[in-house]
Amino acid sequence: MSVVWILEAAYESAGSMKIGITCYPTYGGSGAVATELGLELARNGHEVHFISYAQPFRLTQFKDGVYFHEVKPNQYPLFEYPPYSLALAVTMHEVVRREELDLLHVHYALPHATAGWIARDMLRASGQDVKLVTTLHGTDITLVGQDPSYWSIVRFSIEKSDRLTAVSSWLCDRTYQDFQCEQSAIDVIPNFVDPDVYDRDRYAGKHVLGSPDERIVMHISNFRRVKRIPDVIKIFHRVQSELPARLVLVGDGPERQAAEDLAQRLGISDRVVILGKIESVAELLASADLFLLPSEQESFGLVALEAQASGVPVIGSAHTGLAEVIEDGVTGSLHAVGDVDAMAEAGIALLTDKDRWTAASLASRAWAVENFATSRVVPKYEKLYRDVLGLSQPDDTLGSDAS
Ligand code: GMT
Repeated sequence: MSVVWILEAAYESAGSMKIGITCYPTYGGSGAVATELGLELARNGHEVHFISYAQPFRLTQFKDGVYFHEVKPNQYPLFEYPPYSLALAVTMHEVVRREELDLLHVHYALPHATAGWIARDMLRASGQDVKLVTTLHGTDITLVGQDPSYWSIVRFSIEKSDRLTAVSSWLCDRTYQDFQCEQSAIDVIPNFVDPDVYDRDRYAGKHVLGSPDERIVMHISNFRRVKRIPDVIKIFHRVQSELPARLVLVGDGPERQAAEDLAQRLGISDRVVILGKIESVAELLASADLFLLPSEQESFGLVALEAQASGVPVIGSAHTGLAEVIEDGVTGSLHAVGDVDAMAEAGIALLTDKDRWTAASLASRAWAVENFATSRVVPKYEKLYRDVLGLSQPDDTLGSDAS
């Protein structure tokens, strides 16, 4: 019996699953991860139903086996705040019943895990079961989740999930520390990247963001305070005083104006390009020479992974989840939060030494592909789903057949 045949038979016996995915549809890492996960699950033969208030930003075209269900909270004059969480729970409940979903996988605890818990209890009351998997992404635990107005409901909801995952060990530790959770099993499943999409060679020469002698320094985010955008500008200010360089900022958010003002005050506005929200950043990353992510905290830093897969070394903050994503001193470097001098020096050292930069660029790509390729990480979610549903794992069958 051939190994391929055994593998196929094993996969079939394990069966495909019907999975509901809820995430924020807006520009940001958790929505990107949830969408890429759903698309890959569909490629692997599962049926995937996205449930959110808008089409996720990376879900732009028809894909076989992928469906989108819009949550529409009704407005009523009595409501100053329409209760989105309840409307979400109702839509989850409806979709699970109608489409006979096996499980709901929610991304970002607040309020998605709470809505999932309500939907699951409503279903159980009518004799139908669905499993609830919650993935913790970052500020749902470390910032917003800490606010006294949400803390107890976040704790309750994550404890009620059938399974919990966190995108880094750093976030897993923070969850135990900040919520003193009773549930001892948080699986760490890192974020992932498609090496075929994030590939410098694929887009070589496609975008020319500066003149040929300029080095391109890039930052991509949703420009929230936690990203420390002023540090990005200050680091670049020092870098461009040592070599010809241009700063390309991608994204938008509350800190954008402050970034523009600071660049103006430092007299470098003509060296800074702000592109706004661009959905597909792989082509842009392929033309970058250095990526900056000096965040106050970062549970993972998906964009740092996408940059490295594109052969772009990353300078980031130490003592955050970035330490699991950047190989310090090899694929970039990590520095104390706010140490813009050290970050600038590290950037200048890389950009002024061609051999050093080439070694870091190649190492970045290799590190990202070896550790975080989609094909390596998504099976971990599939395994967890089968586990929580009590289904056999493809490996189980392979193990018994092969022995
Ligand atoms: O937690 C957030 O701030 C939002 C979230 C998002 O939607 O962008 O970002 C978090 O999740 C990403 C995907 O897992 C991680 O790559 C980011 O590091 C994380 N952001 C923070 O921890 C600040």
